[in-house]
Amino acid sequence: MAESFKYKGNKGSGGELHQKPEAQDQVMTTAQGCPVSDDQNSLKAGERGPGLIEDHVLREKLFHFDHERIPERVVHARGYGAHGYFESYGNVSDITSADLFQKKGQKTPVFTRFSTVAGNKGSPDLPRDVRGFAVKFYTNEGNWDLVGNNIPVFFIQDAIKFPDLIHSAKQEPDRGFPQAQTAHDNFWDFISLTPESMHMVMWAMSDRAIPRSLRFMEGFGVHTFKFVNDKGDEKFVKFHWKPKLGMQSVVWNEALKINGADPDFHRRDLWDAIQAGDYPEWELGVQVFDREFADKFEFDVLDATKLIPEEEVPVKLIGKMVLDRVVDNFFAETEQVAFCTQNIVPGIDFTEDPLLQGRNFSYLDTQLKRLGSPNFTHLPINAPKCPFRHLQQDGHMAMHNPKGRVNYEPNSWPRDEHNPRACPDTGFKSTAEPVSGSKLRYRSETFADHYSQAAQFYRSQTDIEQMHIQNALTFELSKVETLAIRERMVSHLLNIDKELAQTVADNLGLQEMPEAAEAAMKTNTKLKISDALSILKNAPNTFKGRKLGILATDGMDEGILNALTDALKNAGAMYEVVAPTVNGVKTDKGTHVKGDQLVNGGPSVLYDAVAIITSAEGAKKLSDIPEAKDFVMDAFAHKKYIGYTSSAMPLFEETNLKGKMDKGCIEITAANGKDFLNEAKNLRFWKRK
Ligand code: HDD
Repeated sequence: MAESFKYKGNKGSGGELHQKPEAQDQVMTTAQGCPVSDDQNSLKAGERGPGLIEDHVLREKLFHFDHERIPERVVHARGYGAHGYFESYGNVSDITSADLFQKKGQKTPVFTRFSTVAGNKGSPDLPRDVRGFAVKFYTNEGNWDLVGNNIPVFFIQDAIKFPDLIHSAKQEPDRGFPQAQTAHDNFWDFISLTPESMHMVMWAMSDRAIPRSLRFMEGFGVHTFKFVNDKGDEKFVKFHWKPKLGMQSVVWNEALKINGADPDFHRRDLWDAIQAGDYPEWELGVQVFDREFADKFEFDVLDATKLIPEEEVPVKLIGKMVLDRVVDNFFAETEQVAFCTQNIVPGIDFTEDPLLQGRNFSYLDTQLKRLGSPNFTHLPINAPKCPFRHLQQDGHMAMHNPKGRVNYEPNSWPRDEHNPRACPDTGFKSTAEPVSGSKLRYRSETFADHYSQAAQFYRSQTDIEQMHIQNALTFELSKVETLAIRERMVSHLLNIDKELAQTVADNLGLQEMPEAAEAAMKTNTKLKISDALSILKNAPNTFKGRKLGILATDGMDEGILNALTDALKNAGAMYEVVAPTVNGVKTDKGTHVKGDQLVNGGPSVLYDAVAIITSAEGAKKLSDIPEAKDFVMDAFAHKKYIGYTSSAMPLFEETNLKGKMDKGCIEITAANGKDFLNEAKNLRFWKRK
């Protein structure tokens, strides 16, 4: 134990581990700045007597603690953020005047928050759910918030349905569960009565909804926005984030186990990667198109349940985002960051997408509730980094208080930074979209096709991915207690893909196939397959940024370990040593190797591939540890690449895997550490039965 924390046990001190500050600037004070002599014992009348109301140290400490929590976000409560920058490629300055895109190499600071949607703040990181992907760009002309998801479409077409969608997805109101899960009656009841959600449901049931890492996800602005150049010319634009490390997901059984083994799996991964200097990067891409394309495209570009296949309008890469700094304080930054879709800058504009129009109202409103004051823009994480001047004043916790007597406009006082004036030349101008029509509550006929793109998405997946969608639907609907809801969902699946519907119906044991759901428009099954929609067709083919779990015992072959760890380093990958004691192991040459995880604290679900490097005796000992057997059996079941030394065979015998070992199980020698990684960069051995 360090000297400074020696147990003192002073009389009357309660025996805390007490250490005196060494310098004046280490002296604790109250929030009012009064130095504190003892913050571990309240003020009492007599040694065992009642507390005294004059104890300002106790009262202030408890008062502040009692008010520490703010309302969590009504959706996207669980999230994790990091700082970084956006670097422009400078190749769209002809179509947008947005400051951040003007010059090649120009850097704009960003803060990015990833999130799950349905779960509460304390829920695990890996439920089956959409992931939020919200980026705040602190540009020279104000903050631009691109508040997107990792899925390019949405459940509903009109913002007025959002409270219903979210109510149905979150815990049911009478029982208060299930947490962070859509596998329950209310969600599927709503969905099965909302045909417009079918395209999004295909995505949510796909592997996109269980990403391996936040670093391995795509992001999308979802809506169609506008780019506007200096001359006022407009183009439509859809935003995409492409992860440099490629896309990758877990399998469902892995997700269930990761949530138990490490509920913070995604946030820890992001934190660890950034702290290790392995900064995640995404390229920002745009699909740019004009009104002529929009008019002839099969679907309405204002409908957020539709996408434009990348094969039809290619994604042009216009810059990259690098996340290179973790937060100093989770609450101040990740929790208090306030994204608003209405935060926009000159050069970018909204479209009439009815979902986006509603969002523009909702986000500002929710920040007032959550952060408690219209002055939430004064918080450092939300404040622009460019100069800002306005005549707004006062309110709770006002921290930027303008000087001088001017707080109205027009005024005749001298113009200076405290007396700003709107500028028609350089200020933000909404595009002059012609608008006409009767006031009505109506859904445009152009939004009526709910199945064609759902079918296109399903058909664009590989067989494995299709199977995962079938299994996910089966799992979710198996948790639905009401038979009529299950049947109604299958009736929608019939409009998407008959085989999919049949498989799910069979898996659920439905006695009779229901009729296909009534549809306003017949499914267009002729839409071209879009390879860009599949994860596996775009496999990254790299182990960079991935993590190997090395199950090790005393007597492990040091030469093999070194060959493997060298290869990992060269590949830009990480590893952890999982050992029978957390202190680590001794190699055959007597070198001590530090352990990162205990066998029962580091299951193989936490790793992208595993290597089992043991002595023969060590392997025998591991055979008696149930968690060591799970380590190997899970890695095998989850189709991971498994490297092993010949001495580790007793563990494979004990787990009955010996006879089943396939080309995804690779013997490692001191000479072939690199070869193993070369195979492991395929990330999973999908051929395994
Ligand atoms: Fe939303 C948060 C993304 C539709 C209302 N939304 C929120 C966050 C993300 C999204 C990433 C978390 C931001 C953060 O990290 O703080 N939301 C989307 C996307 C949508 C979408 C991609 C569809 C394209 N949202 C949507 C609608 C409404 C809202 C239609 C309401 C009409 N969303 C909210 C909200 C939240 C929010 C209630 C909760 C917390 C917050 O805003 O700051 O206002």
